[in-house]
Amino acid sequence: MTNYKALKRWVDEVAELTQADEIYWCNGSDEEYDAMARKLESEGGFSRLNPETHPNCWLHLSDPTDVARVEHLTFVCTSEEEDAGPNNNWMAPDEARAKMEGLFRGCMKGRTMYVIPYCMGPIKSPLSRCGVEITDSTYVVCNMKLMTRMGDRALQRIERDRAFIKGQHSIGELDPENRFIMHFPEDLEIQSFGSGYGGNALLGKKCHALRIASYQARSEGWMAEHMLILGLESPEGKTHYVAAAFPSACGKTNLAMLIPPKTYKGWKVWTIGDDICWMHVGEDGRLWAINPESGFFGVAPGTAEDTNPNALAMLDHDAIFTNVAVTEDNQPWWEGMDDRVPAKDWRGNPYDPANGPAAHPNSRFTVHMSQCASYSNQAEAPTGVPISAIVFGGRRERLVPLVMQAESWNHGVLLGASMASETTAANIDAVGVVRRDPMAMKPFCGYNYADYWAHWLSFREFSDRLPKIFHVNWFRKDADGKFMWPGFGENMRVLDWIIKRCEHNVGFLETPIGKLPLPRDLNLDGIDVPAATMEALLEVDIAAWQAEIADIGEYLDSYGERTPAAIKAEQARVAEALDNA
Ligand code: GTP
Ligand code: SPV
Ligand code: MN
Repeated sequence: MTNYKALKRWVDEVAELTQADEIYWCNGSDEEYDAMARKLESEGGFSRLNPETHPNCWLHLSDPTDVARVEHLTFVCTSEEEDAGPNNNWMAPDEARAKMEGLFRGCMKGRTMYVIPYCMGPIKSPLSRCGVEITDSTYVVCNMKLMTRMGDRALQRIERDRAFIKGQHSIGELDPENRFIMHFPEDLEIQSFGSGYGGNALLGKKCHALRIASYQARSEGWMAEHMLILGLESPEGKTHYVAAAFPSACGKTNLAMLIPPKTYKGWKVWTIGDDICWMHVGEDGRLWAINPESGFFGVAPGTAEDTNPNALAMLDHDAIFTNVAVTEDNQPWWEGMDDRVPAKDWRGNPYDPANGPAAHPNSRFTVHMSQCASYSNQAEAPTGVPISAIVFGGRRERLVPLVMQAESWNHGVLLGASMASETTAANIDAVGVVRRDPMAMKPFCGYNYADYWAHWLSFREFSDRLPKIFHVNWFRKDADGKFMWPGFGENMRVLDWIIKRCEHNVGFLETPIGKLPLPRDLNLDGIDVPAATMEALLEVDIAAWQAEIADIGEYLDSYGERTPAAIKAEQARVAEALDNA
């Protein structure tokens, strides 16, 4: 309960509308988490995994239609449609409110309504922001406990700051026909109905920390981005911080927890965050970043001892597994983990390869950050960490080189704005289709992309100490469809070049699309990538890039008059450089 009137009034209104049987204010304690998990177990929403191998670990099998984000049912409801932009689905706020009111009316009859005050970011950081999620899902409560600083300490901050984002959520009947994720950025409000899954239901994550926060960040002069944050410490003890934006299921968690290869003796990667990054210009002109989350909601398939040992090690206690398979002795299992044969699939049926993968391709684990061996002691720093490099990347089978550096801040913004990637199972639609996903924010930018690019460009006016910008691609394939670059831990070699470029310790090859590594400057000691493969990974195919830059031009133009002139000028400059090459 609270004496803060605006909060109390809103909670009462929602209780009245939803006709909840009972209202429960979450305090955020460990005892509460245990009680909630056992309650969910008694309701059938959780089952206990092998307590010997995985103490305190729970399996949740979702409704089979509710397994990913639903971009086609996600709306940004600004008063002017133009402000949401062509990148978002739009609905007039009045219409959206009326629709949602109809759905929420009476939806919690017979259910408990949980009130979850939460803080995004370190509880003492001036850069953090709070919200309150109201939900009828016990699963959401358990996940919010791991993913956010929730409960009493967040409530105290809300009462002090007198500010919070309102998030109203109900699983409803989990009916895909009655599923909507609505955002009202002008009113700092979220309403989500009909899904219990990840980004649809844990409202602190994509709804608040990206869509609403990006809208706020634009008017307040900061950035809310779909980025991991890592620290790279050299044997001499110097740490550079890197923020990287890759689209959903394109490698952020894996890069954030990278373990350097043996040949990088004394180097260490520290994890600050794996999904979301809020950045502010500091007094020194550098960009300072915090991770608003306190846990990882990570992709399970592909997580293995040889690809991401840090992740595997943090998952053997106190974790939630959603839509994974289980082995005969009730341990969590997914494709790519090892060669055991699972006993039951993600629907709880006996495993039969004829029914497809045993774990859902978008199956996930939820775990508190502190369980990660590479968790940084700077992750709780109220000031955040200073960013040396911003890295963009995506899944591109062809064309896009392993790594390149932007010529300037504006060129970097173009590299971000022209990102494209093959779609993944993180969204409910088709998988493997290349689409433009500027700054990895296509599903998450809470306003018109053209204005967002202008916002990015504007940082050059605030500071001349901005991070250097790079673009990477771990996902090039050869004629046989095999990945050409070993990836995972070996991506350290690319990070190494990036840091050397930040320190101006190596040269570069000037090309029309940006600065590429000189072959001698990429450290390949201890890996066996054939010279011809390396050449292909660093090749710039002029004719193919001419077609790409023309397509980028058309894409930018599709945002009409609002597209900033400076980004079009960069596109024209690159097109001309290609023509002259
Ligand atoms: P979200 O949580 O959806 O935002 O995703 P993410 O960007 O954190 O993606 P994640 O690191 O979980 O990786 C998704 C998938 O890509 C996993 O199946 C990984 O095994 C795979 N992957 C990650 N890094 C690499 C890499 O360097 N090379 C290859 N080939 N695959 C990778
Ligand atoms: C993503 O899809 O980018 C995720 C998972 O990180 S979710 O929380 O479901 O959005
Ligand atoms: Mn994500």
